[in-house]
Amino acid sequence: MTGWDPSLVRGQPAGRPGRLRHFVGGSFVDSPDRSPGHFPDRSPVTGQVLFEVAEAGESTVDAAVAAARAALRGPWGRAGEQERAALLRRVADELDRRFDDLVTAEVADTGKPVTQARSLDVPRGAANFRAFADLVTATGTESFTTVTPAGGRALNYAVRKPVGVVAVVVPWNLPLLLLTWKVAPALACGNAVVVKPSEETPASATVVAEAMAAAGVPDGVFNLVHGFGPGSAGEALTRHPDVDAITFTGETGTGRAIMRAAADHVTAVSFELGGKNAGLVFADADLDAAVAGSVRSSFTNGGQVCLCTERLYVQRPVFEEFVERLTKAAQELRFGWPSDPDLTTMPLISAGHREKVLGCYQLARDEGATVHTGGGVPAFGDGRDGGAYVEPTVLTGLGPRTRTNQEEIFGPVVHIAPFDEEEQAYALANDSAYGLAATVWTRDVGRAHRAGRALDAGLVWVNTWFLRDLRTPFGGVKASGIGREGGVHSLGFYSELTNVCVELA
Ligand code: NAD
Ligand code: 6OD
Repeated sequence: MTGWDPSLVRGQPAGRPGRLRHFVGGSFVDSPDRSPGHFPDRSPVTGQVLFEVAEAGESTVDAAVAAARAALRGPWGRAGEQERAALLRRVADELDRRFDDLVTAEVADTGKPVTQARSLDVPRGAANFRAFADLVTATGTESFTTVTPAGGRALNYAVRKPVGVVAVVVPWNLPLLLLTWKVAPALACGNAVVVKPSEETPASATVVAEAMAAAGVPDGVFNLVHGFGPGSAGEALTRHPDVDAITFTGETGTGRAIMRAAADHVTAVSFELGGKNAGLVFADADLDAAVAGSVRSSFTNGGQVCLCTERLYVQRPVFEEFVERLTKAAQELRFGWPSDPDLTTMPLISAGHREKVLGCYQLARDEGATVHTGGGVPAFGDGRDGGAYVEPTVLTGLGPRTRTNQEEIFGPVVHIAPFDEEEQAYALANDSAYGLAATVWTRDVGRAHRAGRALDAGLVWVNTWFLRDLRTPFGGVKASGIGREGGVHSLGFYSELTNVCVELA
């Protein structure tokens, strides 16, 4: 195992890269010889190799799925909700105990500001486990008394059972938050999981595996396999005949591939996919709040949050002032090392993703956009020049049907366009293949509620953004996903209900 050396957060590891291994049946294991081998995990800050990561092929995935199945046949398969909730709370305590290591791992892999990891990403790990521990013990199932044909009575009640082996496939943008968002309810419902983190961000999942072992999670209940998607661990896991359900967060195109794989075994899927989220700023809004909120919603995490706003529509009377103020705010975002306390931006995840985002900046220019700020690559004159930085970018001048306004970029960029009437704003926002989140800035309470109904999105935030209550439904419409997770909706996906009907004497 590697130590979680704090120097990793600068993307400049002190010694040779550490090794990250799979976690199968309660032990850390390397890939067997005939599996693909190892791959490098690079720092987005400097491009240096931080870890050598074992890559799982079919045999490792088989072993992980078999370990999960075996765990379900053991005492874990018979554990009641109280017992499972107690275990989830021990995991949460263990994640709290490993707080600093999780910050190191998450920042090393993503290059995000330490302040953000400490305030958002890492606290959500333990919070996810506590929320679903509470929920699973507080949520009953339905029960009906039915009149029989003979005029007697029958009692119907539903029994909640685990689905079985759940494959958890997650992306790189909020690695710990998203992994625990799925693993916590899956375990709360009594399943066993095989987790496949992104090849870009294997580190915090490794700390989670260590925490699971320390908390006393039975062997095989939590398994971790590393690797890529197609032709690697991701595909082997999602095609596996003994996986009962797949929960996936990532790109819409990957969702399509996984859905095809799942079709062979009629495996249940829950999908949280891409977005091209709109923000609407009405002239009656508190403009200070709208500007500050839009800076957060467009540039947090380098714009690499599925909920980020990439399209802003601003009512004409305040359009020019808004563009000017947002541009100035984008110019004030600070590049620094992840450990700088007042850091406000971060690199993209990889050189490959930077190429994609720079390609989108060029496409916007080719489509005729005005670039108010950004559009390029910052120069540092130090190790960060090997990293994956791009400038936060503000664009105007493009129509709603341009590729820039239709395709997800997943970087620190926003296009701003004017609108006149409320209905027009909703039509512009809804003119998208996606429907994950929308943000509305207005002082009109009636409009706030109208917007919630008018916008084709799974999540509508009014005068705020990314404010979460883990009991609420989370997910997207159209190409942004299938199903909802969060609160009882997670319990719905991660469990099966058997209805029992007993005729009463
Ligand atoms: P991605 O789809 O490329 O990868 C996600 C995961 O899927 C990774 O672990 C990857 O290895 C795996 N994978 C890739 N191809 C696969 C295949 N054919 N079979 C099985 N597994 C496969 O996504 P990404 O680039 O890691 O993340 C960014 C994307 O995720 C963006 O589109 C973003 O909008 C989306 N996202 C959505 C949400 C949401 O809640 N809706 C949250 C976060 C990110
Ligand atoms: O907050 C959450 O529960 C969640 N699933 C956030 C997803 C963010 C996307 O990048």
